[in-house]
Amino acid sequence: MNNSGASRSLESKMQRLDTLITNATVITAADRFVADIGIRDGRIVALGEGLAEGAGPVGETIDASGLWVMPGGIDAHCHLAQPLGDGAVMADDFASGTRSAAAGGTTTVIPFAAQFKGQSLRAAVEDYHRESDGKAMIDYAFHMIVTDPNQTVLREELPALIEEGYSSFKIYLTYDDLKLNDREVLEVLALARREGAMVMVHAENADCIAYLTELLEAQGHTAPRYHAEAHSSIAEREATHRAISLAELIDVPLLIVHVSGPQAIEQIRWAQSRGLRVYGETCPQYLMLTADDLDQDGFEGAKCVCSPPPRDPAAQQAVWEALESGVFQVFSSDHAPFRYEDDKGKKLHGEEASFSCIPNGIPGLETRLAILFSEGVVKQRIDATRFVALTATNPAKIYGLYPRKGTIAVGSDADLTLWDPEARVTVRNDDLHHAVDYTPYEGLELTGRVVMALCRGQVVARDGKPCGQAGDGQFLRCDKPTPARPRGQAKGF
Ligand code: DUC
Ligand code: ZN
Ligand code: ZN
Repeated sequence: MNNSGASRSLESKMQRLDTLITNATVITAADRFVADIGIRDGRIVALGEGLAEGAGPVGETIDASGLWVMPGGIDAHCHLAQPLGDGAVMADDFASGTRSAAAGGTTTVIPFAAQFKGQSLRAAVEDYHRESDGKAMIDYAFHMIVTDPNQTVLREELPALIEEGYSSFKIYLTYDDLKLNDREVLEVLALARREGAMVMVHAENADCIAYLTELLEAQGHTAPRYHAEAHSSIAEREATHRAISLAELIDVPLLIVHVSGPQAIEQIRWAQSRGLRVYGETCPQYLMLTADDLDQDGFEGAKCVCSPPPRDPAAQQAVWEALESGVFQVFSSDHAPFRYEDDKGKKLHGEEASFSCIPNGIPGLETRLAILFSEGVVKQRIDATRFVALTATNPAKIYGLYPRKGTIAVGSDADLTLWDPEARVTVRNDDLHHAVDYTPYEGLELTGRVVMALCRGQVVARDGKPCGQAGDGQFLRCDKPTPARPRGQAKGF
């Protein structure tokens, strides 16, 4: 190197760091090591020992001694301000939802731009941008929900949108206003294969649920607890198997969302053992709740009505084993925020209404990471590297955000969570920052706490309180995900 080269290199080494995090126990999906982290212009620019010496001027220094530093959480399945056709209104918009997410250590969310049947998919995405613009405190991307795969959607809108950075979409096998028939599923899977998109599937058999619902209601069994009976695990297993079979026919990867128990898990494990690219996601409610939580005094059980429903202790155990063994790649909240005391929320049709009329979903954006950390890492069911894989690295890879998001590496966005692994916390809805009037986890005692979260180098939460600015979150265009590539074994597609 000549002299001017050497001095340029020295100058760049001396460039000001905006933030230096020292003495961090860094944990990624692969490694655990002690290092300092240098941040400039929102990105990680240095990782190493003793960065303070020779780093030149530093804006802020954060001493992370005794703390674990992990990638900011990515909640790849949550619902914010999603328009619904039945009069229900989600409690959280992009302001309150991302404020709550940040407080819990999540620095990227991926909610859904949902198409109504008969609506242009492009219009649904544009509407969702208008809804989100200027509100988010942390970064966000969009999945789409495809309910009407007509020729315009398949030939024009979806290919263009996937190219523009909306590279994943969810389809439903249940709900009359959302579901696709098998032929439509095949058409969208073939499209995903051609265009390189990731397909997420809500796998429950609609006719099984409708049949059981009618039977229960005819017997006067309308209380919230009957929701769990109507949404049988057999209906979930059948739809999971069918989705996998349709994807195998087309030779395209797919991801089964919100898996509740052993029956669906067996189908996913079976597919994976045959070499199919089938991915699985589960959520805190399937670890922490059971169907008994829907069986409470009066209408209280409505607070835990979600689909698929939580099952039983054996199912919880199966979900833990699948997290540990790698059947699941993604751990999301499925935050679907409806207020309890609200005639646009859980009481949309009043307290006497049948379980089948209760808006589906429970809140969980802010508690997702703390629950998996405490119940999983602290109780030694999973190790910390798998925690990172499930909550940040794998979702970033599966949805085309890696390596910008989901890891701690030079060049990646400085999205970081600083954890006190020994702090004790009791979950109280009064301490959460969503707009929902309850948490299903009230009183739960947890070990481990996010003491600071940074999104692109900006502190967005301290000691469980959000401190970022609404509007600072950026919209993220997603690449076509590598895990969405087919194995190349289908004939004639
Ligand atoms: N599916 C979801 O993904 N979220 C809430 C309700 C549902 O059925
Ligand atoms: Zn769903
Ligand atoms: Zn959902």
